[in-house]
Amino acid sequence: MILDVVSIFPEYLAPLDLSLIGKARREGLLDLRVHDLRDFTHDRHHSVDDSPYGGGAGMVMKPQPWAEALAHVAASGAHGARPRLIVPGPGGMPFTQALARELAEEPWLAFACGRYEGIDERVYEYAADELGLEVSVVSLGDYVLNGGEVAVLAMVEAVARLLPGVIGNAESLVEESHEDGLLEYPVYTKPASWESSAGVTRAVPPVLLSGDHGAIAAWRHQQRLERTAARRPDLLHSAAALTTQDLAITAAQPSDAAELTTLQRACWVSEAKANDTHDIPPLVESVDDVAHGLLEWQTWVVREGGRLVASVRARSHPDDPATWQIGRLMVAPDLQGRGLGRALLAHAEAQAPSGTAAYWLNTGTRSDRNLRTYRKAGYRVQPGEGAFPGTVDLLKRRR
Ligand code: 6GU
Repeated sequence: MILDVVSIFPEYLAPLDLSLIGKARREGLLDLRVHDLRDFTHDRHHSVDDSPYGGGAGMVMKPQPWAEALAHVAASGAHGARPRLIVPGPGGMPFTQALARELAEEPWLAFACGRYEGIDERVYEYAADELGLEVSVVSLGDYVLNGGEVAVLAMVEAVARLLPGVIGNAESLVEESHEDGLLEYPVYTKPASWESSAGVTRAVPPVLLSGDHGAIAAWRHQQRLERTAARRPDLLHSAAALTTQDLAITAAQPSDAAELTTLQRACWVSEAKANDTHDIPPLVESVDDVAHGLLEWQTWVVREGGRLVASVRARSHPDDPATWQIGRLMVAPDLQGRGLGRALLAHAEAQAPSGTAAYWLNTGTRSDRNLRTYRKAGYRVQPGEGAFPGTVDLLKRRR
C-alpha cells in the first residue's frame, strides 16, 4: 500500500518508523512518503495561511500550496492511478473499524493534514474535479485536535495492521474489540493469585483456571456483554449484539426456499459488481432452483427475530466423498462484518462426516472480501481456474 502524507510538521509522523508499522515499511509492505507543505510555497516566508474571508477567529490554509502539493502527490503514481484523499478533521465522517477495513482495501491513500481553522474549501473541489480524487473528510471523534497529524498516526496504524503480513497472527485481528461489535473481555496472566504492595490479594477468576473451554467461552461472552452495556451502551442495539451464541443455526426447511432466493440475490449483487458479471447461479436461480438445491445439499439457516439473515450449505463431493463441499455462505448485507459468516463456516465444517480429508470452497476470482474471509479461516486458493469460469477453488485440510 502506498501512503502519502502532506503536513507542515513532517517530523510529527516520525513514530511511523517504529514498531510493526516501521517494520512493515522496512519490509516494503508499506510505502509511506511524508511531504512538507512548505516545499510547495513560493514566497520568502513560506506562508501557508491567511485570515478568513467573512471574518472570524484564526487562520485558514491557502489554496495554492495545497493544490500544488496534492497535484505533486497525484502525479507520482502509475499512469491513471489516483490516491483516495483523506482529510482528517473534526467535521468529518466517523473513523470506525468498518472505515479502517474499507481503507485497507485501497492501493493508495493520501492524507492532507490541515492546521488552524482548516483548508480553503476550494482545495476540496480542486482535488475532486481537477485531480479526480475521491475526497473523504474523516474525524477520530467528537473533540478537537490542533491538526490532522495525530489523527493520521491513528488512522495509518488502524489501517496498516489490517494489511496481510503486517501482523503475524490473523486470529488476533478477528477476536478484537469492535471487529464484531462488542468490547473485549478482561484478560489475565500469571500469577493466579497476585498480592499488591499494600498486601491486597487478587485472584484470577477461577473459571479461567478450570480448563473447561465451554465455560470459559461463556464467561468471556458474558463479560463482553456486561462491559459493552456499562461502557458503550450505544453498541448494544439488537443487531450489534448479534453473535452466534445468541442465534440458533437450524436446518433449512423446504418452505425457506423463497426467503433464501431473496437473500441470495441481496448477497450476490456485490459479487456481480466485483467480478463484472451477472451470470452467477445464486443471482439468477429461481425459487424452484433453490428448492431443488435444498434436496441436494444440507443447508442451514440463521433467523433473527423471524427474519432469515444467513445461510450456508454443504455436502460430500459427489465423486470424492473425502472432500466436503461448502457453498452459498451468505449473511444479509446489513449484518455483515460481525463474525456471523465465520461462525456459519465453522458450523458447516463441523458437520462434515468423519471420513472428510479436506473442505472445499469456490468463489469469484475478484471477490476480495470473500477471499480474505476464507484465507483467515485457513483456506488456501488452489492454482488455476476454479470449478466455474471466473472463479477459484479453495481448500483447507481437516485437522
Ligand atoms: Cl481527524 N482532526 C482534527 N484536527 N481534530 C480532530 C479529528 C481529526 N478528529 C477529532 N478531532
